[in-house]
Amino acid sequence: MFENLVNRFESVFSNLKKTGTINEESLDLAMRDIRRALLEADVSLPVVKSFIANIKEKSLGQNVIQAITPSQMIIKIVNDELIETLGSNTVDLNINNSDVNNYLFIGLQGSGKTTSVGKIANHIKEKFSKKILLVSLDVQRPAAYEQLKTLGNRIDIPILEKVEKETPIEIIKRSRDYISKNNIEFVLYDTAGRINIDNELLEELNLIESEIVPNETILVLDSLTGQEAMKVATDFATTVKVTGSMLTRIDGDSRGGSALSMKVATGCPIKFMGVGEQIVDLEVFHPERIANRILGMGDIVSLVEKASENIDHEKAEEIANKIQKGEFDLNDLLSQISQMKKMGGLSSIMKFIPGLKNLGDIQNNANMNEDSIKRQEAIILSMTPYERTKPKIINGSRKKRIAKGSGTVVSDINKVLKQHRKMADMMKKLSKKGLQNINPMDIGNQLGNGINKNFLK
Ligand SMILES: Nc1nc2c(ncn2[C@@H]2O[C@H](COP(=O)(O)OP(=O)(O)OP(=O)(O)O)[C@@H](O)[C@H]2O)c(=O)[nH]1
Ligand SMILES: [Mg+2]
Repeated sequence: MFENLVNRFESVFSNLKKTGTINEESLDLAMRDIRRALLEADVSLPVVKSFIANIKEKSLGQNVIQAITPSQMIIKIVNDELIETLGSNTVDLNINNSDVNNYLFIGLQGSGKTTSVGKIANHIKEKFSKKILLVSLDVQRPAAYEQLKTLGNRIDIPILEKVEKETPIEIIKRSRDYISKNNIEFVLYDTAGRINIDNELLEELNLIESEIVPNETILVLDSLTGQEAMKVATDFATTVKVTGSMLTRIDGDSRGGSALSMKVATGCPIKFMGVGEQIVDLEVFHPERIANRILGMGDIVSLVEKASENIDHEKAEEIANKIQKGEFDLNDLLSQISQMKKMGGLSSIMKFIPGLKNLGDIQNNANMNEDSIKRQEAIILSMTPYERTKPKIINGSRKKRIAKGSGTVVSDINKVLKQHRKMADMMKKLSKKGLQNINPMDIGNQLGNGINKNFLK
């Protein structure tokens, strides 16, 4: 599975490791290798282009974390980009618990539709233990019904009996009767494949789609057809409302290009992979696991994640120290804002101040308002570094300049400065008096609601 990509990435990273430090030149070289690896894997060109552009941008803008090497950092960036390209989240079937769930399977001839219907029916049975019905709408190929019936028998799931000379629409209408009489909860509709996508096929699918009104239409694609699969996906997706795809024959796919291109082509998630001919040869598509299979660098990825967490902790600890010494300036407020954005709350800093560790209320009280936080950040960023350390020097003309630079007005600047003074005072009191004399809710109001709710409104 994906052997070519695995090998190519392995060699890209071993070259990168050899170069030691990473500069623009060695990065360019690595990007060129990654680009080639993706193209050889038959990943579509637009996907390759955005992939490279994104990792390059992220690599150059990356803060250096001392505990890890630059090549480890890049591995993490490539890993994240792979996950993003594959679809970010794992998505199983869309299920509506209050009604009958209808699933329509479409795709080219021989792409693996009928086999996939059997596999997914088995998946539903095992995972959700629901009452399922299989329906064959393939009236083109005489053996199609028998094929699905054999699969159904193997997993003990019924199929709607065949009636000669019926059209797909007539079959769908007849299935409703069976569904209500037998309290069926899940219905899987298999359709006929075509050699090419032509208007006749698309029209028929449109009729079937409007008759069924499916919860999901799963496009079944043969991953071995690579770029061709992507074209098919685009053609289907323009006419039928495809909600997810199933990539078959991944077991024989040494390139992996279709897996990487498919989300972009269909605009919807890859939900399943077929990894063999047997009913159990089905995998729910997990982007993270696939990225790990392709890169095989799970250890490094978690190492980098850990190091990044530590750096946040170090920063938070540094600010906490300053708070205790009463040296909290606007630079610290700025770091605190970015900490809050990253770590989701003030508690990240508070927990480093003895005695404040357990004041969960403070964080709960800190009802963040993203807009006001962004504005504060813009204001502080429009100050010079010196102004940030010595806010006292910010006079009228400086305020005007800062307001202009941050797209705000002078009274907004005044609010930031006032708020900072209040916070700094509070911090000083905190470090002098100790906690006994301070009401925790006051701190919460100052740091939380103070900044976020009333600020800059
Ligand atoms: N190795 C492997 N073979 C598969 C997979 N999925 C399907 N097949 C095989 O592919 C062949 C075609 O599968 P079908 O399910 O009949 O395909 P179809 O799309 O229903 O074909 P038509 O109904 O003729 O359009 C069969 O021999 C399957 O066993 C898979 O994930 N891996
Ligand atoms: Mg079939």
